Amino acid sequence: MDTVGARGAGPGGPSLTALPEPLRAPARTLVMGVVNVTPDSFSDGGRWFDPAAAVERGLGLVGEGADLLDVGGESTRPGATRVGVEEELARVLPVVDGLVAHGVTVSVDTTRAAVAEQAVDRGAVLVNDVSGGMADPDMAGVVARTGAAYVAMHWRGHADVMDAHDAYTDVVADVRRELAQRVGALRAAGVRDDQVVLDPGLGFAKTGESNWPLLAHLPQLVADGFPVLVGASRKRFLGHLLAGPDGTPVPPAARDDATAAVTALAAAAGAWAVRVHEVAASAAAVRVAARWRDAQDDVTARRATARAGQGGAR
Ligand code: PMM
Repeated sequence: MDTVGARGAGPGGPSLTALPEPLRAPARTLVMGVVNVTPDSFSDGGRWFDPAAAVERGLGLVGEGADLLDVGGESTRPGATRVGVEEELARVLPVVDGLVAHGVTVSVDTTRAAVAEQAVDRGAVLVNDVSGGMADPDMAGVVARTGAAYVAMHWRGHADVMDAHDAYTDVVADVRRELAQRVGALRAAGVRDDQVVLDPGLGFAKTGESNWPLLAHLPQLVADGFPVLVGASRKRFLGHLLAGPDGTPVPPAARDDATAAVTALAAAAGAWAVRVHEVAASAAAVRVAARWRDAQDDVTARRATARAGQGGAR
């Protein structure tokens, strides 16, 4: 692990004591690799649907520099319909087992308390809930009881309806306020603050322009004091950004360079982690951002020392 910090995620930043040691207060932004065990995710649906292929894919991402892996069995692609809980369990648990057996740090991407509970029982250390506890009233209780780390993402409704909820007065203020409400609900259920990560939920009830202010004002969310996860990888707003002259968005697989650019900027802004499909470029980007910040801190410290020396000589 590098020895330099990202604002908000580094030394003195929030510490997720629910996580294993290297991930608690990391010295740089972490890279969470995505393992979608789904036939229909928008960016990589069907490619790792077989459990053995999913585990192999996950190990490949760790080899490229992923610090942890996010295993999901339900697509949150805009318009997607839900799968049943038994199907979700059947997709996710063998992959969690396989990755945990290889010593990988595993997060489970689910909105269901039952799936979260069983995945944590089998060794997952983080529950990544895109609904921030809104989809399942039992989720907060499971998180409190298991003591797992928990990502509460900004969310306004399931994938089949979420685009209709893209209405904000001030998207940054609205998302921060709604996330604070989620934190209140988690606390009321007995979840400790040092279990919680917040996520602005890029692309969820945010069809296009709403995503950019959230990225541009990431330092405000970081300053709210919780570790922040950013999931921009391959999302529609990047496809639109890179569209050709006829306005057709570039396909998901052509959005990885833009994803790495967001990673660098998010890391410089102090994100705790980024969630990405292709790990190598983001693993490089978080290291660049950390080194950049380290050099900034060095210069600032040297100038302060020099100023103090001049003051003493007077
Ligand atoms: N995005 C997706 C799925 N899970 N979890 C968090 N915390 N944040 C996100 O932005 C997020 C997520 C959708 O992407 P995928 O279907 O390609 O996994």
